[in-house]
Amino acid sequence: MSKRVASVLVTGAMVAVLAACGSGGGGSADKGSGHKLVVGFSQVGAESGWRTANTKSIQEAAKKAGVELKFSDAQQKQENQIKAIRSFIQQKVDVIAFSPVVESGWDTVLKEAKDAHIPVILTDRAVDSKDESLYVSFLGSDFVEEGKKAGEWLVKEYAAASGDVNVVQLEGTTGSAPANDRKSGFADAVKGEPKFKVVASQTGDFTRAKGKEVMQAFLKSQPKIDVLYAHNDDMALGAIQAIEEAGRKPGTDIKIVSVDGVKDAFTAMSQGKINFDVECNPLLGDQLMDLAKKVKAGEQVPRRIKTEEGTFTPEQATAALPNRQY
Ligand code: GYE
Repeated sequence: MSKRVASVLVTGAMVAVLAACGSGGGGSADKGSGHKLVVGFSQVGAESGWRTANTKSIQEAAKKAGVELKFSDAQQKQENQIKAIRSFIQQKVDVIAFSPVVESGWDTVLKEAKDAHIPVILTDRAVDSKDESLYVSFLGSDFVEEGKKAGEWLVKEYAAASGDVNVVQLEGTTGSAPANDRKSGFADAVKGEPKFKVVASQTGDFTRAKGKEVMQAFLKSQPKIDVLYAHNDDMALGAIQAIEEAGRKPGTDIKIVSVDGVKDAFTAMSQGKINFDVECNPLLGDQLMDLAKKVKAGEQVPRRIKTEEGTFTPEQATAALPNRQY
């Protein structure tokens, strides 16, 4: 080998070593992946259209940002999420992000992440931990506000009504932040008006199948239902099937107010089957990757980042439908 060739090879090797050390930040150990930022993400499951859009957004954003994403689907079970987080800790990922299926019971595993010096970002749903040092940031919607918007619509819609307005409620996953908060926000908005009676309220676990099943039971047990308030669109869509199968007209015989704003719900709105939809934006991927990079670089990030979202009447949903992304 000539001296020149040898020197080029040595220089090339040095450049490679320098390049490898320059990225990744924080002097972290070699992950064997060219020092890409490694994010472990524990997703709730695949229970709804919202969730599918959220997963897609996170996976696409990771690719775009050059982040190595370790993705784990918990199938709506907290124990699976705890397992996934422990495995991320073992793998020494740079950042852990997760959407907690329920609010309580996270302190132990989050303490383990903290002890391993792995920062945690909450996305979409919150935890009820008193110890705020267990996570660096929470990115997601204000669910209380969403529930309020649904309730405020109802108050306006029935402003002229004098008799009782019987409401049935399909709740989200028991113990989850969106179920707790959408319920309390709604209750708050209607509490000044005794004519609104929540005559039945039960979980439909945020799925179409459960939404349908529980609505069937409501239709059997409740002699008079004026309004359905569903904590998400998938349960509303399931309930629509139950209402139609019972020979009644969703959107007319029973008014429906729901949350999420997914395409299928907009289609149902354009057919007059849902009367009002409160938007909840699932497209959190880009913001999450940005946050993860900043956290890893040691930058200060906001403790709370709220998602901006609106509401939709059937007219607005019909107009938005052709360009709706999810
Ligand atoms: O509304 C529902 C999903 O946590 C905001 O979870 C999310 C909720 C969303 O299953 O469709």
